Amino acid sequence: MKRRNFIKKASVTGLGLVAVSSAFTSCDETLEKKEASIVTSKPTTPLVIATWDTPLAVETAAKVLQNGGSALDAVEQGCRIEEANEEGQSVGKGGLPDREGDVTLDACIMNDKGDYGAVLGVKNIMHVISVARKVMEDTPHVMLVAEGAEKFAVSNGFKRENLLTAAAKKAWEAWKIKSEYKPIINIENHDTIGMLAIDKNGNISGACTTSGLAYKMAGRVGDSPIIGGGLFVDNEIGGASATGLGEEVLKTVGSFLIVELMRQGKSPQEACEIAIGRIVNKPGKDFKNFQVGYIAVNKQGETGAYSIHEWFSYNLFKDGDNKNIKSDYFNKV
Ligand code: SD4
Repeated sequence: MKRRNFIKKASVTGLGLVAVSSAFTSCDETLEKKEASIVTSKPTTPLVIATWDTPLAVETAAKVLQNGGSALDAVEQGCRIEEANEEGQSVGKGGLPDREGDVTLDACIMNDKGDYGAVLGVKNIMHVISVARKVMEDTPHVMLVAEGAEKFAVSNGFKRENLLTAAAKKAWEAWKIKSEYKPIINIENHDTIGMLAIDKNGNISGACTTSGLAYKMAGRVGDSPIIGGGLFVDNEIGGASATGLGEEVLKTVGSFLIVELMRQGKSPQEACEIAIGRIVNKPGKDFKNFQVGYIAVNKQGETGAYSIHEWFSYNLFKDGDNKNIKSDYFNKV
């Protein structure tokens, strides 16, 4: 039986979930015994894949690649589009604030050498993806948080500005009336952008940027800026990125898991499905009210995507075409 059909069938009963869980365990054990397969054939390039309905961001990244730019420049430029898009409620300007009304941004970037840079909980700076790149390239560190990150950004010429738009402020004020101090994770609507690109030299880079969960506790950080959580790239194997409830992604180190599964010979699609399985098959896990979605690409330019619930989509630029594609998903009952 094909893995996806097996997952579908097994998911309709509690017993099935146990079966899936043990199947994953034994599958992982077998995989670990396999030798790492490092792919050498050249992918079709340029290629860009990004979470959600992000056509302009992907087109921008693709143009960078078509003009001979690097995958790193492509993912940075692509993510900047969403950071500047005030309509997007979970990234950059226009992002929904924490429960105290502050918009705080998280971002990270990884290049094809395995270098990583991130900023966490940054206020007042729109293009945090570019600050993350500066951390990676111009400091001996990999992460800067809050005021330190903001100071670093300003000292590097980034402009301080108010990120709380009138629409986001209005939504926050409405939420406060009956907040019960619960963060919101709507399974249908997100726009955190995770992006992976392959350039003409076959090199892979990735980036991820978000304002995190709407009305999160002040100081809360999710998966998006954490290496191996919201993003992981290994230029010999491929890359992966996540969106959705960051706590669940972090607990399973989702993006790292996907890249390691691809290293062991799984396709990007299979790897994304196994990573979602790791979340939903935890004993007693109630996944009804939260979403997680993954995208992945391997060194050959094969892509994959999978989510817990319906409504996850991704934009893929491949063979000159930029398409929004609905992801397959786990919860079909
Ligand atoms: C987080 N993963 O902070 C992010 C949220 C997200 O679209 O993806 N929203 O947990």
